[in-house]
Amino acid sequence: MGLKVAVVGATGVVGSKMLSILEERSFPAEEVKALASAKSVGKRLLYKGREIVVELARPEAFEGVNIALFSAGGELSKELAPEAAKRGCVVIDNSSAWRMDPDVPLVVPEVNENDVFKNKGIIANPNCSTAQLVLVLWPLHKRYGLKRVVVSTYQAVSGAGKKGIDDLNNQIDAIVNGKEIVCKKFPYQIAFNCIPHIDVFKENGYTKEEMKVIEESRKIMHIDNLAITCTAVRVPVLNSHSESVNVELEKEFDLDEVRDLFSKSPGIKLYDDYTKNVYPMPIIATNKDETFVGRIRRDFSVKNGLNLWVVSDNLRKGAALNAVQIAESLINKK
Ligand code: 2RA
Repeated sequence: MGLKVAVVGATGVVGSKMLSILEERSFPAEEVKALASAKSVGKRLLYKGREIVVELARPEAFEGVNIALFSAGGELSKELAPEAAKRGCVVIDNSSAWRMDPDVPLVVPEVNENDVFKNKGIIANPNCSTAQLVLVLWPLHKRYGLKRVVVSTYQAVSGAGKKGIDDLNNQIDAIVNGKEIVCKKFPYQIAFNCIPHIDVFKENGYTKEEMKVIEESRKIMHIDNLAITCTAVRVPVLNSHSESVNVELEKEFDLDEVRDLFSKSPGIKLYDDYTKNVYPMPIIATNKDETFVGRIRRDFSVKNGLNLWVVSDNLRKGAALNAVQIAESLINKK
């Protein structure tokens, strides 16, 4: 019998990307169902040229479903992922609800694909800013050992979903046309501004987004004591997150060897030639599967210090693509 796949939150920014990536990669599903909350039920979506009608995401909808890709927020995931798993379905969840659960593998296939097979019915997809980071940290760790990592993120508004995209577009329109600026998603105006605040603040003064980068990176790479810190900033970019990554390595390195390592590492596109103004930018990475790395240079202020600039499409590798890759890992080993 063929594979039955469900996409939960199929009408959202990431959910619709999941559908299009399943189609683009010719995922071998015999049937694809679109599920969502009550307000989207009955909407029609296109998959492989055919219309699929959005059904209600409820426990019974997972009967006979083999794999479900969830991108419908933490609350719905907490409620429905165990129901789906109970019915024999493997859930790949894009929310933060399960990521740090010790019984739930958190996977970036290029880094820890084997963790997929330890699942008990739920596999977590990492936060977008974590996925692109561990892709470049992992080959460095294997070759030289990571001693300390300092990350500063420059995150696009699409990471905040449709409301984030609407805020930026509407505010630019308001400023250009002398209208009132309305902030619906972000705490402040995002147009022509930067906001060092993504998700809620924790008691330690970090935001939840920053703690996700720290804790998820440790879990995915299985380096529990990794010295890593993060500042996460929302910038007025529509799509693709950028990261300034400063790394101290245990062993000495050669810059050309590092470039060669990245050029041979899966999921990474080396994009680095300052003599020709070649460096990654959001407009280069958008709609691409690879995570782009450039501005590779020595940090002369510390021993074995390395600076990188890493840019990736947050809706693809940071969300939908990584989820589909996990599904591919699952079925390829079956
Ligand atoms: C953001 N990291 O960019 C979030 C989305 N997962 O807001």
